[in-house]
Amino acid sequence: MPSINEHIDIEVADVADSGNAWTSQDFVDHYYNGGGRGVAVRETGYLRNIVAQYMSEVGERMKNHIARIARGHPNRTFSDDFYNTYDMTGIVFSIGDTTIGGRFTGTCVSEFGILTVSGQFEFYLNDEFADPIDIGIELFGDPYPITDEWTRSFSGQVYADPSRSSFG
Ligand SMILES: [Ca+2]
Repeated sequence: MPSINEHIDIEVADVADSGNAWTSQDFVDHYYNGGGRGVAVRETGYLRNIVAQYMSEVGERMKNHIARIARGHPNRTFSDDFYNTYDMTGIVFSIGDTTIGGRFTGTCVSEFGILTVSGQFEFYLNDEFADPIDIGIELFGDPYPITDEWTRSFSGQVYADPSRSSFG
C-alpha cells in the first residue's frame, strides 16, 4: 500500500470589507434611521476579522468532517451542511453571538486505499440587530438583519481506512 502525507487544505484568503469599521453608535443609528434595511457584515468593516476567527476555531474540525463524509462516498460526490453559534463579542460587540453555517460539496476519488478530495465551501453568517436598550420591545426603531456570504475551496488526500488515518 502506498503511503502519503495526509492533508486537507482549506484555501487561505482574506475577505474584503467595503467600508470603515462601524462604531456601536453606528449600529444603533441604523436601528433608528435605517428603516429595517439589511446590512452586510462587510459593510460594517468586520467580515475579515470574523471570518479569520471563525476559520481558526473550526478549521481542524471541518477537515475531519470532510474526511468522515468523503469516506462514505468513494468515487462519488459528497456534501454536508453545518451551522453553530459563535461568540464574536471580542471583535464587534454589536454582533456578539452570531450564527455561522454553510455547506461543503466535493468529489472523492478512491484509489489504492487513498482518497483524493477537492471541493468548495459556501459559508453564511445570519444575525439580527434588535432592541438596543434591551427592554424586550422595539421602541421607535426597526430591527435589521446582518448577513453575509463567502466561499473557500479545499483539497487534500487522506487514507480511506480510518484506523490508518489521522483525519476523521
Ligand atoms: Ca448577534
